[in-house]
Amino acid sequence: QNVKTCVVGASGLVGQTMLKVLEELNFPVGELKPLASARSAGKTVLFKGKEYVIEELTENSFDGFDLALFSAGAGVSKKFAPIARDKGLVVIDNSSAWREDVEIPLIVPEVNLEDFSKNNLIANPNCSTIQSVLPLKALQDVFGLKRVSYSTYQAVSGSGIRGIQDLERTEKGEDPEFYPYPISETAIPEIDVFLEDGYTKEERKMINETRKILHDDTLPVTATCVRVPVRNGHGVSIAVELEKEFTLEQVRKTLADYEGIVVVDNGAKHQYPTSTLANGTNEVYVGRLRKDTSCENGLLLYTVADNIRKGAAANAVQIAHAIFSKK
Ligand code: 11C
Repeated sequence: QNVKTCVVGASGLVGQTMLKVLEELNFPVGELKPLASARSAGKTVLFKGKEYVIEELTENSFDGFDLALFSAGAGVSKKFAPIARDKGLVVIDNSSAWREDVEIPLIVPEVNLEDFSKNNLIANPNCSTIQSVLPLKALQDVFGLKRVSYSTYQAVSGSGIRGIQDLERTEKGEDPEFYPYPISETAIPEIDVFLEDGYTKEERKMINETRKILHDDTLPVTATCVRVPVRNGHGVSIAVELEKEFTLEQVRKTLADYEGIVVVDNGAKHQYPTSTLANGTNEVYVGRLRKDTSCENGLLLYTVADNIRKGAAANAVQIAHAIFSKK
């Protein structure tokens, strides 16, 4: 099977990683068309050792293609994703444009691939959500979920190239140009814009997306999202209350048996999830497992994943892989 594939936003951090993962997972790309705004058109990208010139995205870009992977921001996706879908392409969109739309499935392949049947336009969740819902779904299936509380430790690459540049700039002692404070010197509890209720949009995304992916609209979920001076690889601390009683042995086995999860949990040997362990891989690392003795059936865990890979590019390509291998 040859899948004619467009990558929209091919010059960005996620777009470039999509190309890398398409290659690594041996996705059957029949023809490749890298697309971007007029500003990036004319630049080149590498795919399987060959150079491709990025074309400017227009309404006609999709004609004759089968798949479009979008990572060019919500504005571009709002306008162009439905155009591509209506031309018969499967569209996987990495932006936040469609995630809350009830008609649009929000998919993590290991968790809710079955939701694909709803629509040929699919939303890829926020990076911090993706790495959290794998262990949560594993636990939900066996023990049931009662409440979830997230605290995140998010790397600067989540802000794209501007975040990485601000880390490097402030490491040299220069003033920040992107974050409100020098990110090399401090954690910043502000990711995306503040909403009226005091939450940030990133926190709200984690809450809403978790409920949608786990098919539980009333699940109590809360979050505090923090940017930390790490180049790549998000951490999420999860405090979860389960419906049923559990032993740590049962939890460890449940998580270790779940596709896409690697349990790393031996404190005595300093073995737990770290960004350095996760970066460059497509897995979600889970550790620091222990009972939360402050509540009934409480469990604490810590997850790390490469936010540009499993949190964005790899998850999108894995969705495409799963869909086209069934066609
Ligand atoms: C961050 N999670 O780390 C964000 C980046 O909704 O896709 C991804 C934003 C999104 O800043």
